[in-house]
Amino acid sequence: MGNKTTKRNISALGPTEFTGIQLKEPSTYAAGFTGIKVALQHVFKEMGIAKSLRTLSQMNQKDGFDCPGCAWPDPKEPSKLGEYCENGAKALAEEATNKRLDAAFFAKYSVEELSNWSDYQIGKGGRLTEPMVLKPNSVHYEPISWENAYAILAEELKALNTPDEAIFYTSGRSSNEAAFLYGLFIRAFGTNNMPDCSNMCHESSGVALNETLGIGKGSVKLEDFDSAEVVIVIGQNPGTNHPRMLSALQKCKENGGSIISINPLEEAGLIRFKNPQEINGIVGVGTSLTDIHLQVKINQDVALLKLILKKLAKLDLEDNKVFDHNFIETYTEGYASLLNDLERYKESQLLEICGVPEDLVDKTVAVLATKNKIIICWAMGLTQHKNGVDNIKECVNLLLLKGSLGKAGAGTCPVRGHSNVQGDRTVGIMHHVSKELNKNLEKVFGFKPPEKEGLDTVHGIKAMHEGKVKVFVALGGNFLSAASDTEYTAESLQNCSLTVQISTKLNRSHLVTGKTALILPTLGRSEIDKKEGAGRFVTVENSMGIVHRSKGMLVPASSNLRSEPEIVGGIADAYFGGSHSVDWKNMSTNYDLIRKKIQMVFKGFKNLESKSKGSGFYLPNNVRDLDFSKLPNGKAQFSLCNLAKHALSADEFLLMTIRSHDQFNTTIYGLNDRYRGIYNERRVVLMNEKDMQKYTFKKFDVVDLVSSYEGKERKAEKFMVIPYNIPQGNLAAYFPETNVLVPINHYADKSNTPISKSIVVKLAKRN
Ligand SMILES: Nc1nc2c(c(=O)[nH]1)N[C@H]1C(S)=C(S)[C@@H](COP(=O)(O)OP(=O)(O)OC[C@H]3O[C@@H](n4cnc5c(=O)[nH]c(N)nc54)[C@H](O)[C@@H]3O)O[C@H]1N2
Ligand SMILES: Nc1nc2c(c(=O)[nH]1)N[C@H]1C(S)=C(S)[C@@H](COP(=O)(O)OP(=O)(O)OC[C@H]3O[C@@H](n4cnc5c(=O)[nH]c(N)nc54)[C@H](O)[C@@H]3O)O[C@H]1N2
Ligand SMILES: [Mo]
Repeated sequence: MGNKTTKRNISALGPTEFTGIQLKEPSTYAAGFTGIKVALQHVFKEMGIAKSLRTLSQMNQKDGFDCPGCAWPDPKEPSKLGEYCENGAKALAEEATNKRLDAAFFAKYSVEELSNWSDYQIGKGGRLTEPMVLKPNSVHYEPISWENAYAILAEELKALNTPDEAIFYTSGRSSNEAAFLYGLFIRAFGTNNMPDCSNMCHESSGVALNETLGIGKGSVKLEDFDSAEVVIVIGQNPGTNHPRMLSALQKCKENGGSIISINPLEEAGLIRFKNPQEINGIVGVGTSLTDIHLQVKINQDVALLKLILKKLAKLDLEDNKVFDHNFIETYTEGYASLLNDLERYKESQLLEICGVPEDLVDKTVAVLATKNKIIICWAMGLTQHKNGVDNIKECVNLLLLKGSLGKAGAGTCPVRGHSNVQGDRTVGIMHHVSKELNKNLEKVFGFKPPEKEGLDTVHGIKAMHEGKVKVFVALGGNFLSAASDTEYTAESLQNCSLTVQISTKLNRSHLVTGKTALILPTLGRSEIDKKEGAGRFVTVENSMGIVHRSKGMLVPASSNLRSEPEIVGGIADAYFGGSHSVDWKNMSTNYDLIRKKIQMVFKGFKNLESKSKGSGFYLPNNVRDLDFSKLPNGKAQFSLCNLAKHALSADEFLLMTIRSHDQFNTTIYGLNDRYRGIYNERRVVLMNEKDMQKYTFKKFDVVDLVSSYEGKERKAEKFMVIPYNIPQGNLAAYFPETNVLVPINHYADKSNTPISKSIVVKLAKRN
């Protein structure tokens, strides 16, 4: 069993038993017929056949609902066959399951018992159906009315010494309407303590892009993939995490483009794609995707990129045609110092650090030298390192040198995680203070928002640990398991007097709680949200800045669920008791009114009402317009980035914590990682065969992973060693099981994102 951490005898980590591993060769393609088969198995099992087929046909369609999975955009004309992927289907199955967790379930199982279930078991229980309360000293949740639940929260909030003793977390599935209202209430209440899942995700991208290009979002549109000459996919595994992106990569290839992947692993989804929408994808060989795979060592992307930049600069000296000098002169600042800085590094040194064979680097340089429509896509492989911000700035350097911004077929593409994580930020979920936003809110709503910077995820956890925060509220997500340093975070949550989860499904954050805990069950994306007989819709923003509608179609999991805006409004109304300049009750039921206010507060949302129909509308994006007026001297900025430093001793490895093919973050859909050939087991650690020989490990040897920072040892127990094609000195294992190893005090410079992809560990063999 995992460690016990509390007064209630709760396990923050869950069981460590093995589930029966089977290994096969890693797959050399993604999707295809097996993808369809597995998708349907998942949905049929959870939802039954008729409901599954009816629902899947509405997913990502113009009048339908937005997939609750990732944030990849829909094509202009969604396929009539169904616009969804294997993992979108799994996300739907998880939400629209026919199984239910009712009061009888909670009467039968105590939180102590449930905490010894695996995340997989907990998630498979079914949907939450009614508000529940866990009273002080009790180990069973019991039913409570909505009004009494709101009253408990309102009382606790009123009892605080200052509003900064409360924290309000947001995960990225909430609609724009819910997130806007939530942010409004939090500010009206008086704090900016708004950590969100972005803090653990693309925060490094936001910081890097804001500083270099003046907007924290990507610049490409979906159609840019049709005309891109080169797409670089770096630190991202689209086959599993953004499967619909593979169709965009396929188009790029069909139109003559090249794909370069930079990843310590050779991910199946980047090798070959068998498009399930095409005959060739079902019975044929599909489309080969990656032209060059650069198997970089973990966290040595800056070294590799610098090497590429140096080699390109050398070629440019010969004919002045490799870089876009006109672009550099017109739009950028810092070119000369970038070139000077590159002089500091030796090619041989960079080559050795990044671990990539020189012939492949040269091949890459040859491709890039002659092309100027380049897209760079990235995700967590770049952001979750100490130098996450610099990783991304080095990518921006390359795009600036090549003039690959603000034109068709070129640009930045941070591939977002949750389906509306970008929208939540856009409408105000942010722990930083924006003077402009505060001014607009004051004008529209007649109250003065707080001006003190709020806490992000890492600092929120620390504040709870230090007893400076007493109330924790989460709009979605699974804070305990998603955040770093699981046992420390567990202590933090248990330090609170009240923890509140607004959720669709049970997870470990409902079990590791404050003295009192509330579960407020909410509608999912796929469900009908009705008011006085009429169905309501919400809006979301995808990874490319398009805002569009989403309208559920399924009968809700229980008649006692409330929509997220209604819950937020209910809390606000209970807290203010009618004495506030905002009409919370009316706002929370009338989404048109919320949208009207969003339009008044934020630029770019004009006509949100009419235009969010159909395929939606683009929000403004200064990079697309090559407008850098907000940046120093009105120019896009080159950056000088440092190499990552890891001084490892002989028996230390660098561990990246990644997703299997059968999970959505902390939600475990199943126990297989099909593309990597690992079946029925999650407690595995992937290791290079040469390292196995060197350290005398055999396949299936059982080890503990141990990290040690500032003298404190953290241990993830019982993992099986698996030989895998991964650079020497590097390891990979799945999160959330390995989050216990990530030290709370180690996070990216500037963005504070935990270092989930470069944890220094040792392996201790178990007998
Ligand atoms: N099905 C499914 N879809 C999802 C999710 C999910 O869990 N399941 N999660 C969603 C969310 S919130 C997010 S943020 C995204 C995450 O999407 P990804 O970022 O693709 O997810 P990870 O599994 O964290 O994979 C990171 C990839 O980066 C590589 N990598 C790790 N370290 C390095 C490095 O130092 N350098 C380089 N070049 N590569 C590295 C890994 O080998 C892996 O291929 O997906 C979203 N979509
Ligand atoms: N070690 C390590 N840690 C990581 C990462 C990593 O790569 N490595 N990745 C990080 C990343 S990128 C992210 S984004 C975070 C994710 O962190 P979170 O967003 O906090 O976690 P999720 O697992 O996505 O949250 C799942 C829960 O959300 C609830 N939920 C689902 N749909 C809805 C809905 O529509 N409304 C509401 N109210 N609730 C809903 C369900 O109860 C479900 O159990 O984890 C981070 N943690
Ligand atoms: Mo994420």
